[in-house]
Amino acid sequence: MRTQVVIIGSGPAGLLLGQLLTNAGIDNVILERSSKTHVLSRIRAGVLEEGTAQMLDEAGVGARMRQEGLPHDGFDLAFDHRRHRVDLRGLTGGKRVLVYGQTEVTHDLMDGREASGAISVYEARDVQPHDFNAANPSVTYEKDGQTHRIDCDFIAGCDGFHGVSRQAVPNNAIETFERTYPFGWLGIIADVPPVGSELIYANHPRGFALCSMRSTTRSRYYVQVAADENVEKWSDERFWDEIRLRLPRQTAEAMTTGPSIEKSIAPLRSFVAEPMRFGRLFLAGDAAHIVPPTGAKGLNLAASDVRYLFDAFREYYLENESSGLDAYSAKALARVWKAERFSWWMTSTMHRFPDQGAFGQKIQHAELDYLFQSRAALTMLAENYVGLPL
Ligand code: RFL
Ligand code: PHB
Repeated sequence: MRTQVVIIGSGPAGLLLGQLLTNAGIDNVILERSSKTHVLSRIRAGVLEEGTAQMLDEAGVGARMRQEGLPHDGFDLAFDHRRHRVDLRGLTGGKRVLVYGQTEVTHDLMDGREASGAISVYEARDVQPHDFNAANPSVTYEKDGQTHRIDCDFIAGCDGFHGVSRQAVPNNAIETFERTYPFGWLGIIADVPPVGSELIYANHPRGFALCSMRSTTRSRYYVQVAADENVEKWSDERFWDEIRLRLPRQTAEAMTTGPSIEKSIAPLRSFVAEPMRFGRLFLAGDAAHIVPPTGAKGLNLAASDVRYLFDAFREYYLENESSGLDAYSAKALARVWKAERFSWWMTSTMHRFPDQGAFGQKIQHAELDYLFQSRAALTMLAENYVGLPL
């Protein structure tokens, strides 16, 4: 079999790239290790930058998002027993974000792909990229006991942090930068109305907490826990008690609790691999970089990589111009590092660190206090949160 671009991974990065390529008449095949049901069962991001939403529109899959997504003009930071509003719209000249779950984004993209007739192979085992430093790369995989091979012009590695694409690159061709944080996020979903109409990020002596949502009837809540915490130890009751302790009293009292329908712990990590191109293999999304979820940047960075990569493929195939492919890695990394910085800053400002001590807590407090006294400082936060220009 032959195609123009083999995409490894059917997460948001792979699906969005595939949809844009198909719409532009560029042939592509997606190879995904898991089943469709498994991909759709993963609960992750919830906040879309406008640039990400516009790409979903451009891909032709934005209708439900525009109808059901919740536009948010701001969010709150809670500390010192009080909530302080970050007026995203006022601070950024009219920009806002859209609250719409990654599961729904993935659903819409999968529906779009099915309607387009483009090929996705689910449960493709042992996917392996080959010869990406030569003119004729290929990808092999196993399915139903048989080995298959697809010859292609390019390979897009959109297979997430644990994928095979980055691992296929020789160690001496890649440099990685990493920080792991000494805590994780315990998250739940419950079919109860969210405690506020906007998100609340809380800095509290007991640890960070986040009140988010998926709709006006479904809440998504998180609390900071130790990195080695066991989710089995967290009954719903314990979770609700803990999150209420970390919120200002009035907010805690207004919170509606109920049975969780999902509960899991995610580790927090910052990670970047450089470069993002190796001959005819291009990395995009979590395959190349991870941010801690505090700034809500992971899915949005995957989308901005796809913006640059798709534009480069389109120029190559439709305008016979390869400079976009040459510029991809540097262009994507420039944006990635700014989102890394912002996510690291927001994580550092909002969490309790085991070694932070009284001095560290005072500095954190001064930083938060300063934010709300300085329009310049708050604008830094707001313009990063809504998404830096593409
Ligand atoms: P994904 O979504 O991990 O998809 C990769 C796909 O590749 C498949 N795969 C393979 N396929 C074939 N062969 C192999 N060898 C393969 N290995 C892996 C996988 O099965 C999978 O289907 O990466 P992608 O597409 O780059 O998308 C990235 C986003 O998923 C991620 O950055 C976000 O979820 C991060 N994130 C958030 N991002 C935001 O922008 N806003 C948020 O509010 C936000 N909140 C979050 C988050 C991530 C979280 N967790 C659990 C890590 C909240 C949480 C709790
Ligand atoms: C979420 O709703 O899952 C969410 C929202 C904001 C974040 C991270 C996660 O910063």
